[in-house]
Amino acid sequence: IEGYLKRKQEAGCGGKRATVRSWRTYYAVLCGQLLCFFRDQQDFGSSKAAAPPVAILNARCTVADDYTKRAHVFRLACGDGAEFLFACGSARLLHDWVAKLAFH
Ligand code: I3P
Repeated sequence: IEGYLKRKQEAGCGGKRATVRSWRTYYAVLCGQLLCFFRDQQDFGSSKAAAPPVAILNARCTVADDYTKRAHVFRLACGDGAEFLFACGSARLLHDWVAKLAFH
């Protein structure tokens, strides 16, 4: 699965509150057990990452019902304590991403 997602980092490794907390748009691509981030589809084509990849092995992915500032948001809680919110463009995309990330 791949596509544009807005991402906000809530916590870093060890659950430490993230210092950079703004929403950023990435072209996200699930490559095996890694969620990879590119500026756009063209950068994905030339393997030019825009942010470090996130390991989804041992991660928990759930719909973020508690986050009400944006629609269609899911949460990814990683094995190392890092946590991200991702906003999708539609309910259908939210469902697709959560299905892929939760049951990889
Ligand atoms: C952050 C930005 C985020 C906001 C976050 C701010 O500021 O406004 O959108 O999260 O709030 O810290 P900046 O762009 O200056 O980094 P929300 O959209 O979820 O409110 P937070 O620190 O309460 O998470």
